[in-house]
Amino acid sequence: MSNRNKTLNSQADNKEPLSEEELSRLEPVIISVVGPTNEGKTSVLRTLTGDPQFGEVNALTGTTGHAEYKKIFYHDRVEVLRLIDTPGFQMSSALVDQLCEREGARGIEAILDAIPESDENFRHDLRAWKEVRQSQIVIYIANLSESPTQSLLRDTLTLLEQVERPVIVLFNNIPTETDGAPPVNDGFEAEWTKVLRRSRFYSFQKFDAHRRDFRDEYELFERIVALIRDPLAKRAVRAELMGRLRMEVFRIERSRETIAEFLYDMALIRAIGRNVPRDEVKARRETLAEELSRQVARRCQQVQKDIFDIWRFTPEILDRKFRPLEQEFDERDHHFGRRLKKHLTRGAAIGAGVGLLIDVAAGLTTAGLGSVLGGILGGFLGGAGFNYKFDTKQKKLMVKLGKDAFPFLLSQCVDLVKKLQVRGQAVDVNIQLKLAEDPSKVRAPEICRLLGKISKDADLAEIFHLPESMSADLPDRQNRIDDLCEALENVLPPPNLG
Ligand SMILES: Nc1nc2c(ncn2[C@@H]2O[C@H](COP(=O)(O)OP(=O)(O)OP(=O)(O)O)[C@@H](O)[C@H]2O)c(=O)[nH]1
Ligand SMILES: [Mg+2]
Repeated sequence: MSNRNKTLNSQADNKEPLSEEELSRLEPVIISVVGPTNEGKTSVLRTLTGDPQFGEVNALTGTTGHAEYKKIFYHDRVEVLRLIDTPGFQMSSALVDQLCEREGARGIEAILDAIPESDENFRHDLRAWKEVRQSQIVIYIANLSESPTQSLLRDTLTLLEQVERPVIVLFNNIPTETDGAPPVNDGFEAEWTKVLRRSRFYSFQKFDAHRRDFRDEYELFERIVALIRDPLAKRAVRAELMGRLRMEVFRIERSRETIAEFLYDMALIRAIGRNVPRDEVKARRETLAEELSRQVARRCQQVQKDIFDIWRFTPEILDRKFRPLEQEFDERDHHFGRRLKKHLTRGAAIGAGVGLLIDVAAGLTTAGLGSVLGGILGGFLGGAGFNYKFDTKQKKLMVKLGKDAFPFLLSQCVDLVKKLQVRGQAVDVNIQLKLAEDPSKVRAPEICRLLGKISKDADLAEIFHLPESMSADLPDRQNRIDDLCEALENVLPPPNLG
């Protein structure tokens, strides 16, 4: 384990757990999440709680009609935090008008009490204010893509000033790149900051429901912890924060291990034909490559599924183009065939040293398997080719992945992890994930060197023993995987909490 990880883990572990007696006294901290309608309150809660099913999200105003709770438990047992989603404010300006008319006589709380619950116009607002008044901390969701000039926004802040609760403002809806183009603007952070300060709100930060950033989640929890007065609740919420940190570190480590195991298998994978007459080499290598393609495709599919599981998403969110083989190989999948052919022209060759060592005339070339490979693997393997080798003495034909495949597969895995890591649970499944088309995005010569060596050692090993499938392990499998994991730390580092 690296020093950085050791620090993170010890940071996460060094707090005393709560005793049974303390747990029996623990009262949950109640936090209401509020804001004008349609600014993303429910979305923020989905991402914050990691629950894509929470509440209802919709581009229409007034989607959340009733308060909804999300409880967070200490060690899955005792409620430590209750996050409350509220209906969006719509009538703040009318309430401010009333406040101005009756200035001095009655504050906002009295005005709210005076409105009958049956008043249809105020139905949503009253439900939200009720939760605000019952909570210890208020989280206000601000839409950073909108200028804070609307009276609804300003009047809502005026009202919140009157309710004596600490308020944390979260900037949601941060403008992002769309299809590679820079955002239309940087958002209205400066304007919002000015408006917030004027209303004497000084605790604000970004927290985007669609683009998750663990550092923002960490910062938010630190703010919450700082606002809790009860020492017991403070410790319990801090434990929740540390649990989240541990989970994030764990997910990154599991991703590295999963990728390392996958790459190890890819370095070993090969299909072998015996007693192949020389004049059948061409035909057989096509058959063997197809066989190998299926194994590779299955393994690609598995690693993708595993990565999705680690980050708690399902592969449906992946753009069709990048999904691994779902059924059988389909020749009509022209897109990859085209991309693949482009790459095949610069296919890699197996190291000549091996051929010399085993003293055979080895035919060394990249097989022209564009249509097979392209169709079968989907975009995940994209531009990689196969190598084949024919041992004339033993009449043994071997097909394995070309070295080109390693940087490509590595890039696709790392890209997938990085994209899932920052995808908020609030993003609609219809907004699909696209992997990088350019396989050279991740430059990791050390990993490619290790894989090249594993692949080459497997060639040497087969002088004595022929690995029949990818389940054939080299004796020091775990050491090799550990080396790969360590090299992967550079491309998938632990969270940097600054
Ligand atoms: N691009 C982008 N859209 C977002 C973000 N957060 C929310 N949205 C969208 O904004 C719309 C409203 O989101 P909701 O979470 O339903 O908003 P709300 O504040 O709970 O709305 P009400 O319950 O109606 O008051 C939906 O279409 C969301 O997909 C974000 O961070 N980025
Ligand atoms: Mg809502």
